[in-house]
Amino acid sequence: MEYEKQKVDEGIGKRGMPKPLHRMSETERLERRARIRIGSEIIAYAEGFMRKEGFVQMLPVLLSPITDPLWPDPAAGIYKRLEVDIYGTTVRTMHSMIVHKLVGTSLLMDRFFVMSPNIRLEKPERASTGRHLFDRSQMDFEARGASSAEIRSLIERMLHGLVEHIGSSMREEFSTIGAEAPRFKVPFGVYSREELEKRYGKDWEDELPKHISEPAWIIDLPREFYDYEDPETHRWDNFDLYLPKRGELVTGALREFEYKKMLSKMESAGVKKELYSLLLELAKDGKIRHSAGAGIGMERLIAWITGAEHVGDVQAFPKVPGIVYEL
Ligand code: ASN
Repeated sequence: MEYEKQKVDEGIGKRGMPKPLHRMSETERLERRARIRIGSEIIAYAEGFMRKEGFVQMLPVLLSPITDPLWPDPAAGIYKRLEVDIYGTTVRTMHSMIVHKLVGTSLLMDRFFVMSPNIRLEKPERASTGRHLFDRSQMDFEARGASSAEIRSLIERMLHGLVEHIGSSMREEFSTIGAEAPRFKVPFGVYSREELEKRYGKDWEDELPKHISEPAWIIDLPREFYDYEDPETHRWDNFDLYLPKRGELVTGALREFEYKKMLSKMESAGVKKELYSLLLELAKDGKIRHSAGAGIGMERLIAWITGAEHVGDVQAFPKVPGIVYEL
């Protein structure tokens, strides 16, 4: 499906839509500046934390023949996949570096992370959710031999340390935006998707954020082939972290590493297995190692901590679905 060009004026005229820098008032610019300064400190803290935990930072990949299918995932809302031919080969913009993470932790580095830009062309209807962008970054990381519980605990420790650090070191910026860093206790509560479906029905993803006052883990979410599914119980060893009022911040899992399971999940989901032949070959040769990891949406993290209405309000150059800004 193609969409008509939406004028920037119409898009940003709507309530709550992030404005480009050159159309902001002086006060609005000061607020954007304060959010971006806090964001810079958040990024530095998160990177420092990961290094102390033994993760090596690697630079991102932007184009590759292999990217995340983002399918099947009930939360996905991609309207178009960007592909371009270079040197006679089709490459795609990165939806996420998940396949690179599986191969990287298997063949190169036990633990690593990437501040990874992801281009996901979300449907324009998602402009007003306040949570979606078509050009955004996640802190994407993977650890060989880790469990889901270890990854969840690592994220809890990071977020806990982060809000303490930011709250005390960025007082001036918080006063400019008239906000305070969120407070919460760790460990976070854990809910199973099954339990939430019973309580809130199939729209639990929209309902849950209205009913929690602290971040909460959701486990056992049927989705892409790379998350681990128990062959007997059919439970998925994966998780999301949901924020009060805002929804998903983190996605992660223990990974599949067995050839047969990956292949049969791709087939039943209708994912083109030719696109993943390298991963499948490595798995067939027993070269994909057991790992677990996650991705933290950086704009969502900064927006939550700075109390921004829209995730585009923490970007210097907003990338709201459906609107192509001049910069
Ligand atoms: N980064 C996510 C993960 O590690 C995958 C994604 O972004 N789709 O599970």
